Amino acid sequence: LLFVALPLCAAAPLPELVSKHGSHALMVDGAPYLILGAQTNNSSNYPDALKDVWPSVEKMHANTLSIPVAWEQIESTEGKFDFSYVDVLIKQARERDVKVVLLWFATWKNNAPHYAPAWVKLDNARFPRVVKQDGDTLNSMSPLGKNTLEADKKAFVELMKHLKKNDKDHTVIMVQVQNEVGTYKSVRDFSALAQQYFTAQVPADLIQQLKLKSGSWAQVFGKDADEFFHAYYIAKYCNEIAQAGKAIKNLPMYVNVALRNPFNPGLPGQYSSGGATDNVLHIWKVAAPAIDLIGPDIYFRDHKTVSKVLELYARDDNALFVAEIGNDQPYARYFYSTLGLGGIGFSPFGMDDTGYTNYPLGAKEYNDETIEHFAQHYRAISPMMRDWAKLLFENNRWGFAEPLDTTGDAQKIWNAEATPAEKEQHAKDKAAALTQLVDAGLWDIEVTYGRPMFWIAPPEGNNPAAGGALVVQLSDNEYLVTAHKARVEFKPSKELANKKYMIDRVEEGRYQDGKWIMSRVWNGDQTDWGLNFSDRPVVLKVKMAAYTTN
Ligand code: N0T
Repeated sequence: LLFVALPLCAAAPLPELVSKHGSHALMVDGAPYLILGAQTNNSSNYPDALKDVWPSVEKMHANTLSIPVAWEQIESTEGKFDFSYVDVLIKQARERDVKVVLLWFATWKNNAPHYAPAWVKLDNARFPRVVKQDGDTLNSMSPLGKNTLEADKKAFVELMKHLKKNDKDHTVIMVQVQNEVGTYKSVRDFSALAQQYFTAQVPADLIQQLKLKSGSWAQVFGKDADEFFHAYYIAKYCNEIAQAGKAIKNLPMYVNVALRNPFNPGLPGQYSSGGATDNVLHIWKVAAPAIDLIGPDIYFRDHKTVSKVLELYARDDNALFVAEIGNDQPYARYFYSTLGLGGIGFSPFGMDDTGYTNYPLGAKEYNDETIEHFAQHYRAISPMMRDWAKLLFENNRWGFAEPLDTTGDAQKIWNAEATPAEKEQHAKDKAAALTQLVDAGLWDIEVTYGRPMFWIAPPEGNNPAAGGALVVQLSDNEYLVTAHKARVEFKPSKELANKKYMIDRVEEGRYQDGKWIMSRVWNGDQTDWGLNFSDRPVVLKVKMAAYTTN
């Protein structure tokens, strides 16, 4: 007998965020991956609670679970670590073939140290809090507390060591550092220590990378100085933790953001000051190079505000990951907008049956119907998720979500919404408002909502607004399309202005192992009035053609 020495199994490649020409992909097991995510409620991070989590993940067709791990639960006594919950979580996730995004709830959880151990949060002398301008102390940690940073970092490093040793096949694919960092009720820390830093020169990395003239914070940044200062030191703090963790196990790491309203932001402190809101992304990018991406937590329901937020966080230097989004029906359609902007994932919040709902941010009731609003879209993508992930990374793509909101007044929390003038315009010409047109190369894509499948009746919109579409360009005349409750039409773009045109061929099918497999050809009624998508998951490969007649 001849024995050949073979490695028992090659080491699984580490998950990694890669960027190419302003496009981004999360590589998992060596290939682009889309997070069809679900995030649990805040207190589901215990072995006994997991039984109320997995059924939701399964019903939703989610491939990734975002779930907290709290500093207080791994280091309730200083220096003594307990990872029993993490072990149970990883084992159960692996059994179900679900990946995990671990949320490190530590120094900041929505501005406060609630998830820090008692030995931290009760010792203000050792672990100082933010002091307001009037001298009052807030329950938000100062980012300048060196002891706090060292203690948090030490615990985080232990966590990463544990993952390195006990999660060799990388069930945990990404780590969120803190949760919605920043401070409510003060723009920054005004403690004596903070005043020293604030009156000192702005650090060289900011000056150099933002190409500014050096000076004190007030000299360099004027009226923005307080907020930029707080953002810089919180970003630095998160960066040090991420960097120390990555030195142990180099997983992608990100922060999530309690957003400010992009149209009506209010003042820092009214929103979480120092967090990576849209106005301080440039500060964060300089101060936190170890943070791979900055992800928005979306609790606006309306199309105008959500579209703006997605645009603000989908940048050449920032992969779009919707780290949280409300779990109510109106939010679900933005899954398509997210993927159309090359997003690496989407993770609705509160997806477990532990008896809590965060209405009016999310759904009023949590039941199978709540889950189904998201499941229907995940089902369309998940059978060929790897193919979509690769195509969305490498090719031109466009996402659409139904533009006219049908949300009632009770759910309007802080939405910017259409202005009165815009609303009047929409009412006057509803069909135009429900028609989205983009130039997609030789062809334009037109998407409309709420029309009968047969004939040219104008769009009325769905009630409630629910439609969406996703298109990837395969070649000059070929597109891959999926949509939900929408009509998609391809029309000649200006390049083809003088040509006759037609649909060459429309195939319904799927990718399997990277190969397209056709199940039937759409023709006749199925193509005469545009491509009409219902609530069934359908993928079409559309080939258009232009011809001349002389
Ligand atoms: C989110 C979630 C969770 C009046 C809220 C959103 C999650 C955190 N925070 O359920 O707590 O851990 O990241 C803050 C949005 C505040 C809007 C207040 C409007």
